[in-house]
Amino acid sequence: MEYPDTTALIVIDVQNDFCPSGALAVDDGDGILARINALTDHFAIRVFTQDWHPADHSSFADNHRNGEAYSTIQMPYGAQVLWPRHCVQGTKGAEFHTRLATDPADLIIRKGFRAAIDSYSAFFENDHKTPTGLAGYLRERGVTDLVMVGLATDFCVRFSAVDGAKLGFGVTVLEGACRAIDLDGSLAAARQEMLDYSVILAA
Ligand code: VGL
Ligand code: ZN
Repeated sequence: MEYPDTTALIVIDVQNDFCPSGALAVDDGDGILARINALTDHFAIRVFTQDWHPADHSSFADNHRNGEAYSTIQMPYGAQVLWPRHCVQGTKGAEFHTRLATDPADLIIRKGFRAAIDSYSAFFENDHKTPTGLAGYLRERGVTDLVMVGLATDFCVRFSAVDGAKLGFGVTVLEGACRAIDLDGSLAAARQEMLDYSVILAA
């Protein structure tokens, strides 16, 4: 155990649909599996997240008239990118990657399960208000610091890292164990925002 007992590993959305040949494939998304599998041994507390959408989810382009994947629309809670249909509850695409060792997970937290609102962050839905319950779980277990890895650097990892920092956790993102979508400069913006909130970007 290299990391103190008060540091939790947060593994974000390492699911089939975000890996090559998935519905919302992230370049080299499966290239982080070996590193993540090796990391779990070094943490006393490990939480995995799972993007988990109903079929009628409002983030899916095909649920909107003339909805175009990768375009941005206005939702009551703010701007929302429309995505190809992905991580639909109960489908193969929503399952964790077969080579991801999930037995070490203490907690699997699902998000994005309400049709009307997306949830990139492991802590809050995209209204930045509705909690997932993760902060309470971590605090009750005495966690003060978080190490984050997974997919995608510029969406779910970014929102989770920034929210974690806002909530008072010390947050480190291991960029080498993350991969990005990089939509219109979103990776650079994500890195800058994470740095602005004192998230440590490590290799
Ligand atoms: C994600 C887009 C849509 C992610 C999830 O895990 O980064 N990105 N849903
Ligand atoms: Zn999603």
